[in-house]
Amino acid sequence: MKLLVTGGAGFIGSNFIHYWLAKYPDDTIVNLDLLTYAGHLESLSDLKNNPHYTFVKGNITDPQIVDRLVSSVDLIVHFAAESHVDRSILDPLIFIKTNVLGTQILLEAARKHGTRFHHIGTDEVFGALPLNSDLKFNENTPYDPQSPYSASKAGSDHLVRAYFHTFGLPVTITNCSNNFGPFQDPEKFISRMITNLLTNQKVKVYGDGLYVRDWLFVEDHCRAIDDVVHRGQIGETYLVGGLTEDINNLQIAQKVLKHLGKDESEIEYVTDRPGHDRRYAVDWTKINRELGWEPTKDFDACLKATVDWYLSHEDWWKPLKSQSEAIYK
Ligand code: NAD
Ligand code: TDX
Repeated sequence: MKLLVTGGAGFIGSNFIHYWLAKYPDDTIVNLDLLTYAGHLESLSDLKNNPHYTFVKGNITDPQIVDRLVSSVDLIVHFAAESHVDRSILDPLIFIKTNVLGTQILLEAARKHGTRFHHIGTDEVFGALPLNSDLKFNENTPYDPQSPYSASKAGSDHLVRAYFHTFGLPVTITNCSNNFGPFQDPEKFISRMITNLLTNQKVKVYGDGLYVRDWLFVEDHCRAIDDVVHRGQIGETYLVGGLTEDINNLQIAQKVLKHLGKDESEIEYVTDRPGHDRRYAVDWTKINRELGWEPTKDFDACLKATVDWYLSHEDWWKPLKSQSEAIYK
């Protein structure tokens, strides 16, 4: 199979390319990525001489380049996006251009060439859940995005479904919860926290720290995409989540501090994010029932593996650190 992966130099995309080529070494991957601040070719340096992997620098909003690449592949796995909620509060427009318009341009090329399309969505499109409840998002939860980021991702999901219903394009969608793991840009909560602690800065906890995310190890996410691409029902959406019971940001910080032998005096409470979603929780029964997928059982082991990865990959994240902290100045 020949795949076009968009956004493959980003966090999840680069993990996905590693995962896929290890599992399906005879497949071929073309990685289309603009190399924005979030794209890092160093994450894929081990594949430089792999004849099954090609990198193309380009914008998913460029119809010519997209059409040319789509014309030669069997499957598109679409990760490319502006992905950071805090940046979408500072500058929403680029989120609409990349996430909404870029997805439409890819869909149009897929329609022209009849190409199978898998779209990477987020659980943030469903809005926020209350604390201390058993409520979870599922495939029937109404959309209720709260940030410019999640609104733009909601727009892209709607377009993907519209291309299925209107044009019969063979699509699938996964909406997943917060990923963590190797190669995550130091701008996100867990990666920022670890790299702050490794550079003698405090952990920045927004607001009261009692916000809950449904943490998903990135390898588990890659496995879910693999399952849906190969065995998912065309036109369907699958929600993908983690295995932790509700765990809040402060509790995550305590675990990371413990792994690094530090104490809670390293925590600094900072101004809250405007419109901050209180809690996300994902019901992944459908993908489990239909495809047998489930997340890794040991969250603490995955978190420790992530801390260890950052400890041994300073050369990867250190050059990115000042740029990612600059948006908070
Ligand atoms: P990321 O920000 O780490 O990477 C995004 C990649 O897309 C970068 O390599 C960037 O250079 C590239 N890109 C951005 N604009 C582009 C454009 N116009 N043309 C081509 N390439 C462009 O993101 P991520 O965390 O790896 O997320 C990947 C996907 O998964 C996104 O669609 C995101 O919405 C979704 N998602 C992420 C999470 C998470 O926890 N990180 C959770 C749910 C869903
Ligand atoms: O320094 C921080 N301190 C802090 O308390 C940062 C960066 C975040 N936070 C909080 C905000 C959230 O409650 O931690 C939680 C996680 O924040 P982010 O890592 O920014 O993730 P989130 O906003 O939940 O969105 C992420 O998951 C869903 C990804 O960035 C999205 O791309 C994905 O769709």
